[in-house]
Amino acid sequence: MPPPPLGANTWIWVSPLTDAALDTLAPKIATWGFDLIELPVETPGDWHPARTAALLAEQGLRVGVCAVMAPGRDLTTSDQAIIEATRDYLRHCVEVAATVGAKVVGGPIYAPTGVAMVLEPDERRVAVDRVATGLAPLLDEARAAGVTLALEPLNRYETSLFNTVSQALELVELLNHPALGLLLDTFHLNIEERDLPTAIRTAGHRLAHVHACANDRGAPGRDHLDWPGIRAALADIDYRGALTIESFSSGNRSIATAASIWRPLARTQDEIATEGLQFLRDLFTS
Ligand code: LER
Ligand code: MN
Repeated sequence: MPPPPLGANTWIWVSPLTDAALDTLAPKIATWGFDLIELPVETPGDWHPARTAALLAEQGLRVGVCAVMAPGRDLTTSDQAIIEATRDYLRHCVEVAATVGAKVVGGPIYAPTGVAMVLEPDERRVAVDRVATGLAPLLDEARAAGVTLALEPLNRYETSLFNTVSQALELVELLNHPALGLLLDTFHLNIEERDLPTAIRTAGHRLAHVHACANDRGAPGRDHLDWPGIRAALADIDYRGALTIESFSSGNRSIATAASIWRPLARTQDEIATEGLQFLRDLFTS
């Protein structure tokens, strides 16, 4: 496995992302030696894709896009207007990705983040089928744009629909489309999977993107995760995607609340990026 591209998600510093924030963050992230920057689309129009494409080309940065499942974005509902609005949002993310040159749009592209409740098995079946029906028409469009949608299972406190790799894989295999894969986030895997390397091997060729975070959401490496085991599993499945450090600032009230970040996870947010990058570089080149 060649060393993977390593990225930083702008949520480490800001929410929502703006053009002004990108003007500062993109050069910083490039200078530190990251290969890639990951850009959340919270509200369409927060930042401008064509302008950003020019900025990132100048900085020599590759790019990933995150779909953000805010309240009202939901494919599990029976409300057709909400399904259509969610599809329109996901289409917009694919267009943004095509404009900035991203190959992957990742995120929990099925239900609003933070909505967790009891689901009886038959209710879950209905919800999963609705997600399949909701996503299906988008996949040929994504493929035509050269973009893969990467569905991210989340921990049990953030969703009740897809917590494990096996659950998410069920949907991905049901749709069995080259433009649909998985995004695995080590923070969520650590809560839900009995063995992280096994979970990664289970995802296999469906794995399209990875969020690399410490078990406490801080810099990868300063934690108890089995990083050599994670690296070995990625090598075994011949993973060719990127790893992006995703963390959140406790100083930004709305994103801190959404991600349950109640304390700083490092002395500075920059340190999460720089120490995480150093650790991941060493991990994949040693
Ligand atoms: C949130 O916990 C997360 O991992 C994000 O990538 C999804 O919004
Ligand atoms: Mn994530």
